[in-house]
Amino acid sequence: MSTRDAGARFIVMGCTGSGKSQFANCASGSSDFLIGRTLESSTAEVSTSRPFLLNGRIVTIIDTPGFDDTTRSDADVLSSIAAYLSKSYEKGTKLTGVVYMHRITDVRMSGTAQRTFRVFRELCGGSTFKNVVIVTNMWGNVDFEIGEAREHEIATKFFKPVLDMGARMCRHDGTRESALAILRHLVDNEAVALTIQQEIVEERRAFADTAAGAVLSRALKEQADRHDEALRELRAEMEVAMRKKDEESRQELQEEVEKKREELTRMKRDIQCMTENFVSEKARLEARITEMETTNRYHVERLQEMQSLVNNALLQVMKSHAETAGRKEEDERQARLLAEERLANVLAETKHREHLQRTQDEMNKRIHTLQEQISKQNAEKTKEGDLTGMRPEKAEVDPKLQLKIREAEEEERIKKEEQERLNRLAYFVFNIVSFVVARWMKDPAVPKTA
Ligand SMILES: Nc1nc2c(ncn2[C@@H]2O[C@H](COP(=O)(O)OP(=O)(O)O)[C@@H](O)[C@H]2O)c(=O)[nH]1
Ligand SMILES: [Mg+2]
Repeated sequence: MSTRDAGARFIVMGCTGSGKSQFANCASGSSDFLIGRTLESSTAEVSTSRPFLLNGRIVTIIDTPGFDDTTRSDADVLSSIAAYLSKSYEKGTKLTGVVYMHRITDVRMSGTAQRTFRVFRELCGGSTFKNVVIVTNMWGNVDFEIGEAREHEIATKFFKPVLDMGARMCRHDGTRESALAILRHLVDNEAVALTIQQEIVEERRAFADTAAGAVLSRALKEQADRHDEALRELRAEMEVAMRKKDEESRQELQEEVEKKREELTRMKRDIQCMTENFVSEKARLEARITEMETTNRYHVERLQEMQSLVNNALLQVMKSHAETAGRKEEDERQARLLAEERLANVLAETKHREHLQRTQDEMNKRIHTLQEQISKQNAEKTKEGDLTGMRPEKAEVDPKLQLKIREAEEEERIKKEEQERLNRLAYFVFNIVSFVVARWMKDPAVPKTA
């Protein structure tokens, strides 16, 4: 792995309360992000986790404020996310993965949930969906079979278009292992620039003219129209109440009209000022994003240094292991050569001993034949003396024959001595061979050839 690897970045998006911060904490093994305890969002700004290692890569998780929040408009939330994305892309940072959180406990897809996902789709764009994962969570809070049925339904209807374009869907059980397993699916992907990053940074489009901005603005206009309609109906009801002199109802309706009017004014302002709001949001976040990026770079560099140290230490260990293995191999080669040499010697000695044995047998035969001849001659001489009536004289043995006998006896003695010496040598060699064979049997992983 290159130590110059800038790392992999994952951004987590979705509705408020869908578990984005929880997932980001789980994955990074930290408590960097505040978890919501109420219906309101606890994540006000885009922020990055401390980097950590995954599959040998340095990973940073980016947590985002959620859509459909009670304290911020979706236009505001999209502005913040777009400001961060465009700023980081200006510095050359792309995204390795995009995580979209969805609670499996949601009984149905509300209008705002559908709008949020439509904005998300446009923000990512067609060619980036292979880097997108839709994560369903909170499985522990739903009957498993109901959860499975819901999962099937959303996968075949609501999320189908993005799944068809290469996105995947995963379950998160709330553990770190599960969060990391989900990220592992994407961590080796090539990093991509999302559509909104290209639109703002490369095409220099106004925020309201980006695909995501346009979808949101259209949806907000539709919502404003519905509000307008609701407001007209409320006013009509109010007039009826006034005519009937029903002061209580009139007052209630009046309060509702005021609330709706305020919402409508805010909505219209959001739509009209989308681009201006984005520009001021970007300026407001400029210093924060720069600081965040600097801190992130610092952590990434420390991690790179650590990785480099670990890599060097591993290299040293591998090198020394290879040297030890080389020495062991040489020792074994020498031992094998010695054993081969000894075996060859034993074989040679055996052959030699056989040869000596044969020679000795032959000599014994010849001595036996000679002794028989001598006995025969002596017997004949005794017989002759008896026949001539003479006192038998001491049988005279042929001196040449006597010499031959002595020579044969001497030769036999020498052979015997040599035989004993060889027997001792063979016993010694046999012991060494037994030792070497026993060692081979103990450690059979000996290379075949030297
Ligand atoms: N049971 C369960 N609760 C979760 C899970 N993830 C988040 N929550 C809870 O959902 C609430 C909102 O979580 P949070 O991460 O703040 O959501 P965010 O607004 O999307 O960042 C908190 O009360 C969390 O404890 C999960 O996987 N399982
Ligand atoms: Mg959050």
